[in-house]
Amino acid sequence: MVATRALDLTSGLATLSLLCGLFGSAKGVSLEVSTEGGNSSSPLLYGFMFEDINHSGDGGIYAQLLRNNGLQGSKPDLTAWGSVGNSKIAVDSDNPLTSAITHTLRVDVPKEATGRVGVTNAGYWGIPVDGSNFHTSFWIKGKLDGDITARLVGNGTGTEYASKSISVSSNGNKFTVVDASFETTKAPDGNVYYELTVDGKSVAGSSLYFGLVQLFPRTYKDRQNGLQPKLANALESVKGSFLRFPGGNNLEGDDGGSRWKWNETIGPVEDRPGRQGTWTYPNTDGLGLDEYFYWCEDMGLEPVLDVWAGFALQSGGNTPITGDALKPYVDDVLNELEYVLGDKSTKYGALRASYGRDDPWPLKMVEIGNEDNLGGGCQSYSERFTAFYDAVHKAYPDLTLIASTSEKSCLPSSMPKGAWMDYHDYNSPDGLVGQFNYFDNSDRSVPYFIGEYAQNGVDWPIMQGSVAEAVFMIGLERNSDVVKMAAYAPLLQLTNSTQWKPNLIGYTQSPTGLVETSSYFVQEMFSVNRGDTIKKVTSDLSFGPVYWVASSAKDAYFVKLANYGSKTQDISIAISGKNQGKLTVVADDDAKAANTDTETPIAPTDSTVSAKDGKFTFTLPAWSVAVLAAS
Ligand SMILES: *[C@@H]1O[C@H](CO)[C@@H](O)[C@H](O)[C@H]1NC(C)=O
Ligand SMILES: *[C@@H]1O[C@H](CO)[C@@H](O)[C@H](O)[C@H]1NC(C)=O
Ligand SMILES: *[C@@H]1O[C@H](CO)[C@@H](O)[C@H](O)[C@H]1NC(C)=O
Ligand SMILES: *[C@@H]1O[C@H](CO)[C@@H](O)[C@H](O)[C@H]1NC(C)=O
Ligand SMILES: CC(=O)N[C@H]1CO[C@H](CO)[C@@H](O)[C@@H]1O
Repeated sequence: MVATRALDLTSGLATLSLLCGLFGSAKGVSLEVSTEGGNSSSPLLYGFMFEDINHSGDGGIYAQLLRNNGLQGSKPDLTAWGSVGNSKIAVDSDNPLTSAITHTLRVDVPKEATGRVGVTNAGYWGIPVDGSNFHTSFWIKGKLDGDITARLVGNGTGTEYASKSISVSSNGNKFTVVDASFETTKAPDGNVYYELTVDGKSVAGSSLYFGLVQLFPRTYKDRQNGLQPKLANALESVKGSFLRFPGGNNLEGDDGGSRWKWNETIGPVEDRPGRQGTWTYPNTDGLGLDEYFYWCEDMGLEPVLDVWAGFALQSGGNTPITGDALKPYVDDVLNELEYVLGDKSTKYGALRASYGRDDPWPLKMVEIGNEDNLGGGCQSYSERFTAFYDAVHKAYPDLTLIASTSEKSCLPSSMPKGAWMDYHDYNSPDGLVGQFNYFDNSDRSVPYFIGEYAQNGVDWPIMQGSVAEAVFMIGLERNSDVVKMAAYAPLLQLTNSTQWKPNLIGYTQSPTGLVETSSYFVQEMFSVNRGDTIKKVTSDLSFGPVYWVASSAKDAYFVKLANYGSKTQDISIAISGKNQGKLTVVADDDAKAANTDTETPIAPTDSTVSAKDGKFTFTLPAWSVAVLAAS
């Protein structure tokens, strides 16, 4: 969170346009886009920020579908698990799978057992069965010679969406790995559970132990241990330029011990202990360091890796780590960077190669900490930033290093050359509009990353807030010589378990359960229509309630507009030599309208527009965002 800065309404023209807004606009807004000169615009401007919040990772974009599948977290329990037949289930700590997966699921089968016995898993508030080829795997200990049946079953209906009989030969001495692929039938909703059963008689009076049970649909780009296609495809359509990960607060941990530790998120999943995440639930870390880089590679995103900078979130009495005590954490980051960037001759580069990735990852940007201006981090940040900066810059002089705040009082008195600053803004719609000119005439010497921003105070993005975000983004784009990157946050939300609202995209476990919010459409429209040069725009009016920015890329011109008001606005745009265009508009007369899990009234529309007498003319609806792409 950051304090809202006051709207700078110094110009009389701004007041005039406000009055026009009040009394209706007879005259309209006429814009002339210069085809000469202009400032260069960052090629990375729009992208994504990701952390596991609201089950956006486990239960979300990480495609593994069973909840509590490795009995991880600070207090392993039977969450999501159930028993079948007259067997009894328990969390077992005497039969660990590995030194990382220390708990397994014990199934006690009574002597008199008949029929099927086994376990069920309810998934993350259900399981999305999309009709693709699924894959399941688990470890089993206990004597069994026979078939285990894996099924996907409608919860309440009993409808079977998949059934696979897997032949197993296991014993009581050690864990045996089992895996199988099988066809599924697409389910109409997400109310589906997973089941593993055996013939009760064949195992009567014994105990079976199950370790790390996994279930995957066909993943995005068929990547092993990969992403959920429904969500990955929605992100791919935005054509973002970068991905910031793994947090956010979830990087920091509630205390130093529970911070995100890169070295515990790599290698075989059975060697990843997982951790109690910052957002109340256990993280499996199946979506680990390498998986983030594969995500970037598969979606064409520049990775922005956030590293822990000696500061945890611990409520009340935060004690940042400073002085000599920082050294091991600085070394840990250098090891992490060697894992990412080192070739196979280095210790950690060789480790990465042993996990299947020979080539170093193309990492160019590293952020040092997260929101160190907040919660008692400010005073020590200058020292902490400098310690990490100096060590990392010395080892990797080509990396762009980003401070986690732009508050001068938390930063070194002069920022090292080439370093950037991160600025976050969660705000009311009016507050975001008030930030429109925040970067106008700001010091150009230290570039900005807008690592997180969004409207706040609502359950789902509302149209007024999405227009306000567009106004804020127009301000960013106008200043995209110094504002290099910007990301809406948070990105994804499982509607059944949400901690922070609103989010860009909502989803349920129905195969078709995807909510593209009004803010999602704004992100998409702004990202796919990008120029490399910001053009001067001349108008007889000042900004508000209509805001605009124009850019060009070779012969194409893009004019982005936002109407932050309840009246329609007549627009006229002249771009010398341009007569044909596509106009994309997203709007709703109702400022409070929102796409939610129950209704989706808002969707962008495209139309073809032609210039008459050298001018494109059209009417912007109330509360609207529009992009004119002219060629
Ligand atoms: C069926 O859904 C209910 C409600 O979400 C859940 O409590 C129950 O565990 C599910 N059943 C199975 C077998 O997972
Ligand atoms: C999850 O939420 C959706 C609505 O967002 C609802 O239809 C569904 O029944 C919920 N599922 C569970 C298991 O609570
Ligand atoms: C990961 O590194 C930390 C030091 O930052 C260390 O305490 C921990 O034991 C390491 N974990 C593994 C699995 O090597
Ligand atoms: C280019 O940047 C300068 C410095 O911030 C600014 O004064 C000028 O208005 C910008 N020009 C355009 C076309 O945005
Ligand atoms: C507000 C809210 O829904 N919070 C939920 C976030 O997720 C955790 C863990 O799944 C739940 O316990 C919270 O209730």
